[in-house]
Amino acid sequence: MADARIVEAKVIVTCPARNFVTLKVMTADGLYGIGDGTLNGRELAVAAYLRDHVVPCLIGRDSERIEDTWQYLYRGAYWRRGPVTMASISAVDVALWDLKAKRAQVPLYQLLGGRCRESVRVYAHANGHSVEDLIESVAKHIELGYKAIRVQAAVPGVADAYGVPHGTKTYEPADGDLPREETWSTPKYLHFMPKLMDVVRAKFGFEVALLHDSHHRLTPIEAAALGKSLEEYQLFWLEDLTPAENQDGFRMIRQHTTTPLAVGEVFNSVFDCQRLIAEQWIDYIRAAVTHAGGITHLRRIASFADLYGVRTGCHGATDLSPVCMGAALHFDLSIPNFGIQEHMPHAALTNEVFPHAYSYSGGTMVPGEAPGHGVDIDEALAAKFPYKRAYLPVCRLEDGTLHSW
Ligand code: EZ4
Ligand code: CO
Repeated sequence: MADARIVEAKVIVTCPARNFVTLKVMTADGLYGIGDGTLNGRELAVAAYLRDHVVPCLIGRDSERIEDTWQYLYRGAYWRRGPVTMASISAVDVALWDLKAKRAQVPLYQLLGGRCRESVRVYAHANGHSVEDLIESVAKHIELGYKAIRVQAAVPGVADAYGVPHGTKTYEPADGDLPREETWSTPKYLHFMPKLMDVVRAKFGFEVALLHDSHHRLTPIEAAALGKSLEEYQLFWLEDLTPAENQDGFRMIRQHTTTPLAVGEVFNSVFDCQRLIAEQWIDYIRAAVTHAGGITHLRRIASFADLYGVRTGCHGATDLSPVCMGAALHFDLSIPNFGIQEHMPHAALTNEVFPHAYSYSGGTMVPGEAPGHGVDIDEALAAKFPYKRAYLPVCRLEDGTLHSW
């Protein structure tokens, strides 16, 4: 019998193009598993939580007992939930799933019940400083084979729309040593959006699935108005219309529009979306492996959502490491109510530090057949890129009022 006891766990913080927090868990029989605990802009809080409060509890534990370890860390902390705690639990959980699948010498999706589909449909990000730029970006992504595309464009008269890069760099919002200040106007945005979608549909027709992210900037009635004004463009979804601490806000949005709604990239527990799902106020739940307590808890969220016809649309921005992407693809492949997976490709350097078995082709991704989740970390290379503080922007209205970014 292999000795699956945990003998060591290492927290690796590295910045190959952007910051990542990775947990590597080693067992007595010489296997290891990898988990992602990256929390954009608050990375070192997770690293400290893991190093100081979690790793000591792991040593000597049976790595095969995934559910028991999850309960131990969740209930055992006494202080439940919250992004730092849940990202830390996720890092452990995904490392243990990776270990268990490696020990069984099967790709992780086999332990999760096997494949429910051949591949995972993904959506890409198109953006532009102008409508013309955006059209070009959509065309480029269609050429790359994407069948679903998120569109974000600069809003006339607004200094900083969400989702549009500053200058000519690839979009990466956590770009300030201190938070950059952005300026926003909701009325200008609401006026512009139908015009934008009109141009995009006129140019590309209705075959391509279109998505859009409002990034928590609207009130419920503004969100309702946006959903209504975009109905004729038949979007795949509108994302994060309002800040969702107030789940009941979605009741009003839902009463006014049939545009499908997605929410939840910042959620870390099923309790963040319990009413949203049970009241059928949303269509897609965007909780991610890294931020919602790992595969163990995300499976619980997805099973609950399935009861109400809500499908998944996992967050997959670049701040979720390749480890999260690998784990997410196994998860996506294995659940009945999968909807879509976000795909914002990582920088070449990030991919070098995290060699992986997953791949993209023709608008879909597969996790690959390597044992475990199929993502590794090159520790020697990672060590060459030390942590570099990088914060997300803050957002102000034109009169200076601090708003949700
Ligand atoms: O702003 O991941 O849908 N994707 C998003 C992301 C988030 C970042 C925050 O860390 O909204 O781009
Ligand atoms: Co989003």
